[in-house]
Amino acid sequence: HKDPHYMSGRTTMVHLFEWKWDDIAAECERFLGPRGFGGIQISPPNENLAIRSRNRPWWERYQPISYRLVTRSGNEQQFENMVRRCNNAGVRIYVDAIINHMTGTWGENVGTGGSTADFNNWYYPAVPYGRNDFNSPQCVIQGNDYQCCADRVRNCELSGLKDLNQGSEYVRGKITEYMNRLIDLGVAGFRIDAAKHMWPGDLSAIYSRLNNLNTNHGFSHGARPYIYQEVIDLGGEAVSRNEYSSLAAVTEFKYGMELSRCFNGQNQLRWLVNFGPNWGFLASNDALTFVDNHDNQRGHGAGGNILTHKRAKQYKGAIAFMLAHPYGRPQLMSSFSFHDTEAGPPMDSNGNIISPAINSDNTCGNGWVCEHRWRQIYQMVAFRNVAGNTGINDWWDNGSNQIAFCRGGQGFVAFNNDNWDLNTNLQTCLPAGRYCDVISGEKRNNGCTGKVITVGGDGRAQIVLGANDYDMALAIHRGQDS
Ligand code: LM2
Ligand code: CA
Repeated sequence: HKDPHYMSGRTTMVHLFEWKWDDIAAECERFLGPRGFGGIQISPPNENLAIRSRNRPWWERYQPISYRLVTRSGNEQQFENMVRRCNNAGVRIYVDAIINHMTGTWGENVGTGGSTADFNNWYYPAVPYGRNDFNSPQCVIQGNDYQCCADRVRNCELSGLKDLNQGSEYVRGKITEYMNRLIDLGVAGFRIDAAKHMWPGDLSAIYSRLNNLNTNHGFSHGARPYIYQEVIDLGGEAVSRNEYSSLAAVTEFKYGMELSRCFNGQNQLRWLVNFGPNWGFLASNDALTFVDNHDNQRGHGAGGNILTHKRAKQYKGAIAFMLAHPYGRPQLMSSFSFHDTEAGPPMDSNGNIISPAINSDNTCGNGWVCEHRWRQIYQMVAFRNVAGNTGINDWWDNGSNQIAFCRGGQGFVAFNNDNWDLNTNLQTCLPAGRYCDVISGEKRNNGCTGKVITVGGDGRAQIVLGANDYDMALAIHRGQDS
């Protein structure tokens, strides 16, 4: 469950948070496929409680009311069409699977597909689930449970959401039926939401019953779904991410926290020389890596002070480092803009999601940030694809916040987070030539719209990154010379 089954030469997935299926299908064909993205994490596709009393917050999608494929992102036909078109474009789909709990506690009880529930009786007729399918006696997770009591973290309710008993044969059957239907429709894997709140043994039993990926969608015979389990583990809790890493991959929340500290100026870039397991992270293959996610970019979840699109220069620096560096399997966040941390995606007065507009410079409009369409970010996805399996060599730093390194003979990257200029002759490990920096510009009609770096026969080049430059990184790679 640790292989994402990307098409060959692809390395990176993006979370298209709250996007509609039709828009994702179009994005696969017009942008993600051609630009070499490996896959997409989609928002939960199963029916959720529509929370009108809070003006349809983003988090209503974490309140399942059934496993019918009907949400504000689209219906089952649209879902099926999206998966087929994205796979045809070489882009895999990963489903955010909410299997720890069902919705509960609200004054309204109608789902996005019209299903209803009777919360007081734990009754979800559209599955159906009843009282026996939930943990008993009912309890709610308290703050200090995370330190003391793994059993309460697993068997009590996460913020009042009705807690399913994954130890039950019937519940396992309903969950695997839902996940196998998605596999048969062509998805490549799953994010397991709230994995910390489920027993590893129960998850293992569920994973073992999942179908192989659908060969009609280009997967090889016997391919197992990629699974990355969401376990927030910054250390010191009763539940450790190590309990899950033998089963499948795990979200490495320490990664984005530490990288944010570096690019925030709270830690020096030079320490990144041994970034990876030496920092207490999971093994590279086990780790789903990211700077921010849909929770911590808005103060939900855990691990405050994460860099986001709102601090664009530092954020692009951190993302460029993540994509240039070989550790982990990176995931990009693609957001809608927000001030209110509870607000849902751009929507009309009926609560229908408004599609992103696509501007002529590749960026998005209509309230969508589309970090994945920022040149500094999508061109670093291409850098990572070119760097492939190479390691880091020729690390250089100035003893504080100016660093540079090569990826074999495939690519070279430099960063300046000091408040003085970087202007140094450095080894790039690239063949002699004139290279177009993929951060400040792009190759266009045999020219380059950004900085041109001249690499000599000895592989060295003069690297300039002004403290006041628009971006703090510079990156060149094979295929970008003229
Ligand atoms: C996750 N990972 O483990 C998701 O990444 C996270 O976004 C989900 O929380 C959470 N687990 C449950 O799937 C979000 C949001 C919560 C929200 C829940 C459910 O961060 O604030 O809780 O979704 O919608 C909301 C209310 C909360 C209320 C709860 C239950 O904010 O006050 O608690 O619903 O009705 C009484
Ligand atoms: Ca649970």
